[in-house]
Amino acid sequence: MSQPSNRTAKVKAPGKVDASLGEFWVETPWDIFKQGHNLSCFERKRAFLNVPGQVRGRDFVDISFVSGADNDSDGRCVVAGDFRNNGRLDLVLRQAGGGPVILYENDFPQRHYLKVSLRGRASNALGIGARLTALVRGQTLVREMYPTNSYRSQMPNIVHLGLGEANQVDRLSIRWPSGKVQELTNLSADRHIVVDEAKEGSAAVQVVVPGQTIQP
Ligand SMILES: [Ca+2]
Repeated sequence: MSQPSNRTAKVKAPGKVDASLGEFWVETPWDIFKQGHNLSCFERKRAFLNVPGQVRGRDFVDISFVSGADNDSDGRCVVAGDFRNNGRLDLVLRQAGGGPVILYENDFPQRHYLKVSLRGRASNALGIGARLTALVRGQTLVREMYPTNSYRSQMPNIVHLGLGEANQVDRLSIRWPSGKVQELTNLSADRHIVVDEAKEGSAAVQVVVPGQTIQP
């Protein structure tokens, strides 16, 4: 046992130690919290990169070391967001029990993307609970507007569609919480758009430009 972000700080094992395994047993993990410490044991974190392969979507490369994700801080909360607004999702990690907030910036080569926010009318204002189905060069991408992730963490209310080499979404179908199904076609890539539940076609789409206010 050790304190978070300090591998030299030892905590007295509150239970019977198994020297062969380097582990100990307790009646309840709350015994540890009673000492004012948490359960950090410096478990290594892992990052996996999805790469095109023979079975699309199932081939991953372990990039834990080269990405820096393989640190021994007590990471507990991780969310994805595009922090420099460059179309590439980054990761931000918060530690339990202190330690630095870490931003892992996505520095992979630029690919096409479409970011989608929702403006609900009959549905809730942010369209939370909507299901977005995008058709991109014959491939179907399904995402949900549900901007939470990990432990007590919240992401921007933006659905991020990674498009690879495709420069548009051929068809976007939005199933709103109200039950309405809205279809949009031929949406150009590399933009952040807001889709209005109460409108149709191109009139439903506003483009977000940093520094400019869009219609409420
Ligand atoms: Ca980014």
